[in-house]
Amino acid sequence: MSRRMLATVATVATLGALFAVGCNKSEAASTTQGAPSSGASGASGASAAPAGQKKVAVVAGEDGFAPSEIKLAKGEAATLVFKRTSDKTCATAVDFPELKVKKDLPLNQEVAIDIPTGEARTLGFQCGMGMYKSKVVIQ
Ligand SMILES: [Cu+2]
Repeated sequence: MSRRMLATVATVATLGALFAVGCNKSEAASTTQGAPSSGASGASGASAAPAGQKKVAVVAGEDGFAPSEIKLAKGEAATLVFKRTSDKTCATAVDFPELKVKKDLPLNQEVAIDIPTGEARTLGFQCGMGMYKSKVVIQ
């Protein structure tokens, strides 16, 4: 009896392992197949910014914004593309006090903010409550 149960457990475990491998394989295959279309949709989603404009991705995660300091060349048009990747963060919005720009950051959605780079200066940005302080250095 107990031996049979062990055998059953072993069989289930083996099937589970096989299933898991099958899952991983199909997942990898679908990721490969989906790559061109997801790349295309990403491109169209980012098309809010003019083509050829420098784009810098900024992730709003559990520890705030990353990178927390972004360097931009003076005179080079740039767009910061924010993406919040966690619900466990207070960075559900980004605020540029000097620019008077404040935007909500919906989870996993890219939010583009154009940065004026006409003059060399440092622009601070932070979460909605001013806890995560970061900056853009234009020089
Ligand atoms: Cu905050």
